[in-house]
Amino acid sequence: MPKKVAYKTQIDYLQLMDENGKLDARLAKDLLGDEEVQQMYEHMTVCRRYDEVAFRLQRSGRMGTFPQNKGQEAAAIGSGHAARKGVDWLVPAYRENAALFMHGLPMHYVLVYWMGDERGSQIPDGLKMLPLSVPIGTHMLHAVGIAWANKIRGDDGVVLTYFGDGATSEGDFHEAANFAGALQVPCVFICQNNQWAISVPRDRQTASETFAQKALGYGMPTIQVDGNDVFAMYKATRDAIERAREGDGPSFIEAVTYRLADHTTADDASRYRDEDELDAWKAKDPLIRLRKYLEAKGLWDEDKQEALEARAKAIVQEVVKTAEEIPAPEVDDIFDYTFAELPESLKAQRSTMRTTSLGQDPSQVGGAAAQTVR
Ligand SMILES: Cc1ncc(C[n+]2csc(CCOP(=O)(O)OP(=O)(O)O)c2C)c(N)n1
Repeated sequence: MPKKVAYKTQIDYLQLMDENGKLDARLAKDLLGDEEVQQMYEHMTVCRRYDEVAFRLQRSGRMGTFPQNKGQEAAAIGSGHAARKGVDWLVPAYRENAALFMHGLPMHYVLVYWMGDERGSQIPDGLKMLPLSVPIGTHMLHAVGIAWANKIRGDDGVVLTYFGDGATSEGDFHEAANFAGALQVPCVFICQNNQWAISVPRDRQTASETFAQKALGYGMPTIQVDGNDVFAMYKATRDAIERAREGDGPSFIEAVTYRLADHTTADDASRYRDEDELDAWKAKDPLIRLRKYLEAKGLWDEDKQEALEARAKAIVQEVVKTAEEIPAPEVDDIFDYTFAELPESLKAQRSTMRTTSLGQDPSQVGGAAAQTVR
């Protein structure tokens, strides 16, 4: 018997704007208006400022931890811009604040969340998004569940779910992708390949040459996109959303990008990352690239940049003020709203939370402290 080819495919790579800000006019024809692009650049700049300020809040002890989004703004804004506000759902990880803000999440929510107050996860009514998800990969199952519900109900909302390259090593990703493909749900998987999962480089996480090809096993159209190119991210996401809305099922987008900061404020990337690598990616900064494009078109100049930076500073200052003025939650909240009937161990914990500043169980502290508190 002659051998036959059972399956053959290729992974396309999409870039519309090169690293010098030069746009492929043919591919980008009628894609985005000048005003829209300018607005996207402004959003990205405000989010970059937000990121820097959040980092400083953590360093000055005013926030628990923070994962910077720096470097991934084009992936978030380009994809987020393709989704319809109030119709399509965003199901994020934690490195795409820009998309959430663009879809109406008040910016102080994310600060409040990382300050340790769960009310930062209480998404305001009317916004179609889930809160940030720190457990890696679990939220993709929720995204597929929402998409399936939309399909059953005949709701034409599409779900966009974001996750990192490391998340594709989790079982949850594979379960979510399998269900999405089998049930043909309207869900767009957006993998932000920022090259690292904390200190583990992409090559040690997987033998897969691209992350995009992982979707092939689940029967999804898939593409690799320059994640620092806002035009390409917009186009790939718009196409995927259109397909999903037409009833043609899920898609996968691998956004090739880079995390320019540490993994979180608890990390020091200089311990495992090459400076040359970082410098090479700094030169591909999505903000610099888009600014070059706008300048070349005569839409941007130094004065506009200065005015924007002043506005971004004022916006973020106001956001920080709002977040910090929210009164701290009551210690009892965590006990009151978790169990209908509190187990004995938690009753004891509740009382120690009131009597010791660190919330330790005095019986575990031992010695004099235990004597005093008892
Ligand atoms: C289920 C689970 N396992 C482990 C962790 C610890 N952890 C936090 S971030 C991270 C790496 C995530 O990498 P990636 O998915 O590439 O996202 P990135 O942070 O690079 O955006 C890990 C393993 C976690 N948060 N959740």
